[in-house]
Amino acid sequence: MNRKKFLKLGSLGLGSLPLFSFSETVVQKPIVISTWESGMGVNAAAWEILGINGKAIDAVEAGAVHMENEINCCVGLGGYPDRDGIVTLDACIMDEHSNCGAVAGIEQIKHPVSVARKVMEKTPHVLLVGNGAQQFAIENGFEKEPPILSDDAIKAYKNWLMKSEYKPIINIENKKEHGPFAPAFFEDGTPNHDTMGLVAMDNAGNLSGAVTTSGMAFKIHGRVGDSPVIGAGLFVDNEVGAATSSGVGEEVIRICGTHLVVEFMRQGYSPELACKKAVERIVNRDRAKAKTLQVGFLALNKKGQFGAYSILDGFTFCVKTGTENKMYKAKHLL
Ligand code: SD4
Repeated sequence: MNRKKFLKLGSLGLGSLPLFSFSETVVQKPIVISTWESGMGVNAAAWEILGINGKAIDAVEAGAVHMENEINCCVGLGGYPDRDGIVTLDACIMDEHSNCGAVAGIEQIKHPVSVARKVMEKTPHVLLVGNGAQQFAIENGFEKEPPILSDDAIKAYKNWLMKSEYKPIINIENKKEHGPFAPAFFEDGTPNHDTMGLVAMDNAGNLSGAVTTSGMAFKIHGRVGDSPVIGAGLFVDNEVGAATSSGVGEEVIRICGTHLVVEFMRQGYSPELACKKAVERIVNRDRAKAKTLQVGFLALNKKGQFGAYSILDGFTFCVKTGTENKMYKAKHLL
């Protein structure tokens, strides 16, 4: 999906989307669910593998790679830079055996999610950062690519430089409040969701997940959010379910968000309620602060049931099964 098509989807308006409400209906395997509007294309890419009896781990990597290929859209090398003007990327992946790999703050590598998979498969480690992650990628056949700052990114960065105000705003859909050039928005006011997370269950009933992101726009160089942190931006427990998150990563890390969601599902909560309870954990910590930030969780359980919840209005997600690829808006707490 190029940025134009992405904008078109964004401009459909959230109001026209069905509000997701959990029911006990069991969804057939396989299934893939992913964050935000861009999840439609991501799901389709993952389905090319899931739909022919492929493995969930291959499907989630393919979904994330698809997103990273969209140079002009949100995540990957075309994403917004940090406050020094450098694009740094974070990604992770986790399979049904609790194998996991991640990279953080990697530069000039187009497919951080595939590097994360190599970390998972070829090293005894889970997370590689910065230059070390880049060096590992090159040693494993990935090519260094020059940074590609899109016109949107350059414009937004220049606007940000005028004030250089370090005030992170992620995924808040209210452009009136934050102004048209707030980092969460493209120039026409369309929300800029710079993270894509997806979780999937294959025909064999195995779960996997992946996340890829350019992280919070204009972050301090070296800042790492929730996305590459296992248990924060992504968690998979093949006995119970899987979850991913988007929004202000610091808040998700503080509560080990996706691990918490999976643990709530283990206790018997539906995916939607498990996400709601994790959102409540953030909100109850500091309600006034929570009103100014967005976090959304998305979860899938072992039966193939899914659900989502966010702090503020506007968290969208996409679901693909054998019969549909559909976008929903999650319920929100505040
Ligand atoms: C981060 N969670 O770096 C990411 C940002 C995000 O859509 O989700 N943006 O904190």
